[in-house]
Formats: sequence, structure tokens, C-alpha cells
Amino acid sequence: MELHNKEGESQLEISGEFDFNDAENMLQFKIVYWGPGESGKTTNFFRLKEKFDLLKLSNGYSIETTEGRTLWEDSLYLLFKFAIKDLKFNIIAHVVTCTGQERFLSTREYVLDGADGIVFVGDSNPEKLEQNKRSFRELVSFASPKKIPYIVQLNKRDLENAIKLSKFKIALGLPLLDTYPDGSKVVYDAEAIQGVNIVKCFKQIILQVIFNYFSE
Ligand SMILES: Nc1nc2c(ncn2[C@@H]2O[C@H](COP(=O)(O)OP(=O)(O)OP(=O)(O)O)[C@@H](O)[C@H]2O)c(=O)[nH]1
Ligand SMILES: [Mg+2]
Repeated sequence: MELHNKEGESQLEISGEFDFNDAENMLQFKIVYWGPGESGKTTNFFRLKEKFDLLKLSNGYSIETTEGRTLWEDSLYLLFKFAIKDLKFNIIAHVVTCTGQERFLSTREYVLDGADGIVFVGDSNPEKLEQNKRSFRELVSFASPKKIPYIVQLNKRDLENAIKLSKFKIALGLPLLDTYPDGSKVVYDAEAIQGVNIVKCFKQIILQVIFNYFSE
């Protein structure tokens, strides 16, 4: 398939015109939001849920402890038509978030099972650097052998003492470049609380999952 990320990102479109009769162009993906405790995975999830209000197949659920931490997972199905240039796909995306709490580590394997794409949600709080590193290492060791595409989001850019982007990249062992040769960003800035760049990250991971699907 002649598609390149560079032109893809600017031309991709998500719309509600899901076509139930078009079984041929129907794709189903599972997208997992992963990251250290309280980095903003569930906040990403709620922003997507609001944004795609009309495209929800399910109402979704969120299993939390009384302190608002994710105990098990948040889960939601979205249906949409995804167009890149003149190619159109009907997509069913199962969006889930893991718990970042290390004491529930074993549940993460279950939530990650069958993932087609992963969004790593990092925390800009400088005190969370070690947790970011640990969680990212865990993700790479899971995703790399299986060649599961992932993108890195650095959330909470609104924090006054937010970590410098270069410091974050060095800690995670990421290239200091802004973009990869395919045009995708090494790190996507975000403010999940305000919804900044949340849909952009979601579109980007869907795009990478589609590329991966067609290159297999
Ligand atoms: N300042 C700031 N705070 C944020 C942002 N996004 C999320 N938060 C806050 O960070 C805290 C944790 O957010 P959650 O979305 O529950 O984090 P989580 O990653 O799901 O946490 P666990 O499920 O416990 O691993 C909440 O108090 C959010 O309001 C952001 O962009 N900026
Ligand atoms: Mg959560």
C-alpha cells in the first residue's frame, strides 16, 4: 500500500459515517493507554469519550478505587470511519487504559493482551522521572518483540515545573530529534486535563496500527 505517515497525518480524517454493510473494509483494533501511576491515562480516556460522544458503541466503564485510581481498567468501544487520502476504513477501536499502580502489576498483562497499538502516557512532573523510565522499559520489553506500534505522549505540559523535553527523551533513551524519518513525532506534548493533543495522539496511533496491519 502506497501510504506514508508524512502525508497521512495531515490528511487523515475521523468521521461518524461508520458503514455496517461494508464488511470488507472493517478493521478492529485494541488500543491500550499505558504509563506510570497517575500520569493521566484515565483523563485521556475521558477526553476521547467526550470527543467521540456520537461514535460510541458502548457506554464504556471505568473501574476505580475510591481515590479515583484505576483498579483494573477503563474500557470503551468506538466506531468510526477513518479516511486517508482516498482510502476509507470502518474501524472498531477498543480503547482501554491500564492501571499504573505497581501493586497491581499482574492486571496489566491481561489488559495488554491482544493490543494492536499502545499510547505511552508519560508524566511531566520531574519527580516522576524514575517511574516514567520504569514504565517505559516495561512497555518496550512487551511491545518490541511483538512489533506492536506505540507512540510516546508527554502529558501535563501545563505544570509550572514541567520537565524539559530533552531531559525526558534522554531518560527514556529516545532520539533527541523532533520527528522520525516517517514524519511521526518522537514525543507528543499533551495536556489531557484540557484535552490538548489527545485526539491527535489517538489518530496517530490508529494511523500507525493501520500501517503495521498493511505491512505485515
Ligand atoms: N496538571 C495536569 N494534571 C493532569 C493532567 N492530566 C491528568 N492530570 C491529573 O493527574 C491525576 C491522575 O490522572 P488519571 O487520569 O487518573 O491518571 P491515571 O494515569 O489514569 O492513574 P492510574 O489509573 O492510577 O494509574 C488527576 O488528578 C488528573 O486530574 C494534565 O494534563 N495536567
Ligand atoms: Mg487510571
